[in-house]
Amino acid sequence: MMTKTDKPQKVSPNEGRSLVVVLVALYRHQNFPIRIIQPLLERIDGVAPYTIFFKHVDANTFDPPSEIEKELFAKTIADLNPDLVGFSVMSPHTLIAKGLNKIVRDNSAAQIIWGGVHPTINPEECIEEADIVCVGEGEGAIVDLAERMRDGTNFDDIENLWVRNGTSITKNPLRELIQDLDSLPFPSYANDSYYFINDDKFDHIDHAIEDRHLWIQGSRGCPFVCTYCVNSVTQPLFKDNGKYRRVRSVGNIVEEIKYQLRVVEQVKLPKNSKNTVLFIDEVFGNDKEWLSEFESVYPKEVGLPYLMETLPHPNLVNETTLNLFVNSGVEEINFGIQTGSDYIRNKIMRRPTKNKEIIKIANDIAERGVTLRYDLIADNPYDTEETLKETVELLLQLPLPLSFNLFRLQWFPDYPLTKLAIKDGYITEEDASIESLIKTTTNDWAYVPNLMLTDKKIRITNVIWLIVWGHTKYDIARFSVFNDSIGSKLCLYYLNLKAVLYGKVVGVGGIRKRYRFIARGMTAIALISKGDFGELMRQAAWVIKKKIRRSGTQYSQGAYSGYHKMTD
Ligand code: B12
Ligand SMILES: C[S@@+](CC[C@H](N)C(=O)[O-])C[C@H]1O[C@@H](n2cnc3c(N)ncnc32)[C@H](O)[C@@H]1O
Ligand code: SF4
Repeated sequence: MMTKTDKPQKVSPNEGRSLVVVLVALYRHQNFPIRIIQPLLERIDGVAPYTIFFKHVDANTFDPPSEIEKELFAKTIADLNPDLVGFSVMSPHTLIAKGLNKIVRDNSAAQIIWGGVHPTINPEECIEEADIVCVGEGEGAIVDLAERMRDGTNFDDIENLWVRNGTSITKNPLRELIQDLDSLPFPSYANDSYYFINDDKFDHIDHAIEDRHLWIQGSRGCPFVCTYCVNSVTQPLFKDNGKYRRVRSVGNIVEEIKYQLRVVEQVKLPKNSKNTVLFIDEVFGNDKEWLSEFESVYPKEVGLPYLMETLPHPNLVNETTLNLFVNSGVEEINFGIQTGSDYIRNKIMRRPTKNKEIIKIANDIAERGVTLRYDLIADNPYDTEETLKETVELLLQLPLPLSFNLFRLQWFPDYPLTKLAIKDGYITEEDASIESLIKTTTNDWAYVPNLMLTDKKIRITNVIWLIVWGHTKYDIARFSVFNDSIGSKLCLYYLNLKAVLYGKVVGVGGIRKRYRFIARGMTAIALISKGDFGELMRQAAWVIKKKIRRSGTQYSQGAYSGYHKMTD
């Protein structure tokens, strides 16, 4: 397991495995669908699946494929000589997938299938590039496809697949959503058939298993339909295909956690290298019966603290559920506030939560000593000066410490909010194009202050940025935003200069984040001048350890989030 070689092994047909499938995950090692499809295909006789994880970036960075990485990809494809190549594609990665598609065509005779969120929403566009497009869940469809290809039989009538034959396209109906999620294999880690291409290098080492979080997806489908989120498209799309929100059994989740811990042992990572479970369910534990069972089983069987997401709604977070969360070991709860305007949240975003409920729920959670991380969305054209002031007002009422993800609104193609904003003239089709999306979902995913002294909406948003990053005292923020005197106006300008300066230095993409050695050098000089060599050694050891472990997750502090303990 995990041998390091500089080139993939060629698969020879006489190994008795006739159909070679290569799956491609883009830009993130933690890819759930691919890690589930790989072991599913491994179960089929006569099918040899491999996965190429092509590049890995943390949120808010973009790193286009280099010539060397493209060459490594081409060589891997040529060596594996696949019959079928499956790309998993999110909208921002469409152009990259198109580039790699061409490399596959130039280096093999493989059929190409695209699956994932983007092909599910935009099959028409994707079938121009791929030979086959998977709309919706891929497990059943790709198993059927691989079996038929292996047997050399016709595959153009498989449910969930669009199949192109020259200029004609067969659009098959959707199949039932997988109701029993326990029937799926666990996402596979440190698999011998995984290849990683990143930073101009090729290797077999699965860095996802080194992450300190143990990532678990306990459910599929969210019961809500916020207009900026994919569920507002997929929930109606699958309305006739069975229950949309499905949850795995507690026992099955516990088994997966134990499996991941066994992999940690097998690859000889320190036993405690995974010290938290990260549930990426969109609304964790929304069923009270399930949550009660979880509370009675998880602490005994696993006992690791866990992080999870929910919605600040009284049906989901109340006295009963909070006790169950706390007793089962919750360490951090993440939920979206998105805006301080009930109008925008309820009417424009179609999110059923209110400021009053958010404040109460936040206090109830904080009283129990659980960390809270909020999501907020900036750059929303529906915001006015008034609604932004409402956001400031809401933030100032939340219990400390504050911990935030401050996103910029992303215009995903065909989401209801995108369509509405185009109709209302706030954005153009161009703003919602894939070309714009790649830029906004990478470098501009997090809000970074910029200086636009003539636009008061931006000035207030910059104050919001200062509040969530803990760079302003509350009374100064309050004075600059809510007071109408000349002094308060000057104060607002001052805060804006401060926000821009801090943004460029300490914020996302700021000098301190980009060139960490500068900050580290300054700390080292300060410690040496104080004569604190003990601390210097401790910090140096920490930096070296971190470099070696190279963990970093989207959820770890710092990628696009602010955290502070400042008191008013
Ligand atoms: C968990 C999650 C993450 C995790 C794990 C991501 C992963 N790749 O597994 C993390 C935190 C890493 C993440 C990161 C990002 N995410 Co995310 N994420 C989600 C979330 C909440 C669930 C996704 C999920 O695992 N679903 C369950 C799996 C099993 O379903 P699935 O991914 O749709 O895959 C099924 C089918 O699509 C199909 N399929 C998928 N791939 C393939 C391939 C083949 C060959 C076939 C046949 C079928 C197939 O079969 C799968 C199984 O049935 C969704 C919201 C959602 N409801 O989808 C957002 C979502 C997918 N994320 C989104 C975004 C934008 C991102 C980021 C770009 C954010 C950023 N700026 O960094 C990154 C990109 C990371 C990357 N390169 O993969 C958007 C994508 C929007 C879009 N239109 O493309 C979503 C939809 C949220 C939203 N705002 O609408 N994300
Ligand atoms: C999975 S959700 C968070 C948890 C929970 N489901 C909720 O809605 O409160 C992830 C977060 O990503 C952000 N997000 C989702 N779609 C976005 C978009 N189109 N533009 C900007 N941010 C977005 C939102 O802030 C959202 O809260
Ligand atoms: S609650 Fe969260 S995951 Fe569900 S639709 Fe709204 S933003 Fe998306």
